[in-house]
Amino acid sequence: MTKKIFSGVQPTGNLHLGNYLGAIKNFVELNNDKENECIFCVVDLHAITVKQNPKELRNNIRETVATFVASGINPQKSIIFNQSKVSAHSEAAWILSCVARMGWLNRMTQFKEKAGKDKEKASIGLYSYPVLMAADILLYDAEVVPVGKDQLQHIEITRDVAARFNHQMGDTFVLPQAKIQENEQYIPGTDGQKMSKSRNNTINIFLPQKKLRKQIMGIQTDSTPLEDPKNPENCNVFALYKLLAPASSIQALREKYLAGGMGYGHAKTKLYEKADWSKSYAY
Ligand code: AQP
Repeated sequence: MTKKIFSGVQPTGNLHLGNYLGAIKNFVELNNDKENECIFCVVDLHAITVKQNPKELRNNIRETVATFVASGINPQKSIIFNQSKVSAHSEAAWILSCVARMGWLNRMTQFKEKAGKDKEKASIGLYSYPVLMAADILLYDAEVVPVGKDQLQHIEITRDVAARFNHQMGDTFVLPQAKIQENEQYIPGTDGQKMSKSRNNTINIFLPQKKLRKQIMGIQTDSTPLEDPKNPENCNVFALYKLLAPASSIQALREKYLAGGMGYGHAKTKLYEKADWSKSYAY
């Protein structure tokens, strides 16, 4: 049975493994299922909830579309478009903001994190971001929304907005389901926290080899002596390696950790080989 899929990515530049493994990889799988009708949106209106340089924003919009296509989304099969070109998104966001409750928005962890200590100075756009996201999804009757785990709260609020609107105005919107990546975890960054640009802990997906190597060599590890056995399950390098390598390579590296005599530099080199897109489609 045909399923309607919708998701978006902000054109904020420097797309990273969190974006790819948490969301875009899922987009490609959904695009490849011929039963699905997929819409992938470059959400530039969301990007301007924080200050943007107009020239860079324009370039980043193109770069995001290019990343979709390079990752395997087929523009002959799926719709790829730019959010600000469809004014219905902003219009629906206003209508839905009259339905959404302040109490729901006050609970959003992403707003709390991004606004930081001085909430008074945050933009209203940053605060009402989830309402615009609800508009994006509900406009297309999307049933499935592939997102990273960090966006789950926003899908819940989308469902709350749709349910309240339907209750007040009659059956109008489809209540969407989130689809998150298999292991249901955040993709960790170089410090083991959620990978994100604002934490400056990313490994970017399109980088010249030298810069990619530098990001990978910068992954935080502990300072155990070379000869000591290491616990792979506590290691930021291994956490990323597991997401990129086939099962047999994961097992081989796990054994090296446990046997001792291996430095983290070796594990980082192994990770670099998997993360270097110019050599292979390791993902
Ligand atoms: N670390 C992550 N793990 C899993 N999924 C992730 N996503 C982002 N980071 C992770 C998913 O990528 C999709 C696009 O996200 P976005 O456009 O909202 O980008 P973002 O979240 O703004 O990226 P950053 O780096 O986290 O930016 P900042 O630091 O500015 O907030 C979404 O589906 C998201 O879940």
